[in-house]
Amino acid sequence: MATNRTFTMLKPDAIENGHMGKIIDMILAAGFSIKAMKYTRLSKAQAQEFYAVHSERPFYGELVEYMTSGPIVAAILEKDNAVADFRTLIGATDPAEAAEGTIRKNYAENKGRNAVHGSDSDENAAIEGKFHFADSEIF
Ligand code: IDP
Ligand code: MG
Repeated sequence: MATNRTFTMLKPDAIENGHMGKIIDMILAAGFSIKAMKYTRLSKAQAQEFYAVHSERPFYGELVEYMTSGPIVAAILEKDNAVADFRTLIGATDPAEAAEGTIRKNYAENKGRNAVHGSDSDENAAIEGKFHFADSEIF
């Protein structure tokens, strides 16, 4: 059954480049509401666990280093069809291939430093949300 929540992170490049406010504006303007949000920094162990599915990929080490290089904003978002609609809003993994008007087209540096994370399934959205937030932090 499709749920109406997804999980996102504004990645270190987005924060470093001063895009936090503009990206949150785009998310709200697209009709998502914020159920949980925190400004934090991933430890190496957290980044390794979060991206464990990519542990065999050649870019895994680089990805973990990048995701721990500075603070992020983690959030749980709500909207009808949240997972799919948020993937549409963020655009393709590589900003060079992302559609006009998407967050990654506007703000990502490249395929690795691509500004924002979006869950790829309802199941992963639930897992990723729980990874970052206690029940008492979700409103
Ligand atoms: P997604 O974030 O669009 O779902 P995934 O394939 O799940 O993309 O990859 C997770 C993250 O790993 C990407 O968002 C990006 O930061 C990084 N990544 C993916 N492919 C590459 C690559 O070819 N080189 C460097 N980093 C990559
Ligand atoms: Mg993914």
